[in-house]
Amino acid sequence: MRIDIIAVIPELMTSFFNNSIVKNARNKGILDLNIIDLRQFGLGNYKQIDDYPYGGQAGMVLMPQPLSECIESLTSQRKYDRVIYLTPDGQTLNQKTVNSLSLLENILIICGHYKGIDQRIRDRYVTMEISIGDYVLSGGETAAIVLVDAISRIIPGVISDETSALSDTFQDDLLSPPVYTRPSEFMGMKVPDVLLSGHEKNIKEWQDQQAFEKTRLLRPDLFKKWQEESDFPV
Ligand code: 6GU
Repeated sequence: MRIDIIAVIPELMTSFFNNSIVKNARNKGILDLNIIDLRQFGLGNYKQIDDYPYGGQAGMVLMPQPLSECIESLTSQRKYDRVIYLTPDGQTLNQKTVNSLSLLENILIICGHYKGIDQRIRDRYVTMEISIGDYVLSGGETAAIVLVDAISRIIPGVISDETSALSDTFQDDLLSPPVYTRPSEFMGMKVPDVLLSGHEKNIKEWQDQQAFEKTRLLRPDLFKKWQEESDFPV
């Protein structure tokens, strides 16, 4: 899978992408990730990429020309399955969207900055708009980190454990069960016996039950959705 990201401040992302599951995916040759610095396409001696908004609100807007040239230099080299603009007014990201994106060949991600990008770029090039939640970030770079991290961890072959998030249907829409590691007793608190039993079937049942109960209590909204979609007898 190839992911290209157009950004105003690429350095914000490089550390994360060089020290995470994303790095594993890249090292294994499963993910080809490229960050393009929009400034390269800036106008004039100062490599200008933003300007004041018409209508006079506060803040700056990314100009259409540098973005257009940047996008066209990329689309002339390959076809993208999605051109994604990261913006608070996009559709809220969820696991289902992440799963479907992880199956694509080529994705182009545009990180906005300041007040956003000129609307004409959205009208002309963007095919999908994604928000990572109902709050406002200063730029799209942090959102791109979130999106690429979520996609990378489910590309088949990235995590060593072959039962990826994608194949574990029961857990898919539920919260994870509690986890423990050594020692088996800490400050008087014991790890549940079943986890020490070595009995795989019982362990799985316990974990499913915990995931189920935890979701019902903490995220009734998710639980309801899961019940509707899984026709699990309750
Ligand atoms: Cl994708 N971008 C920005 N700037 N803010 C956000 C967001 C994205 N998602 C939630 N808030």
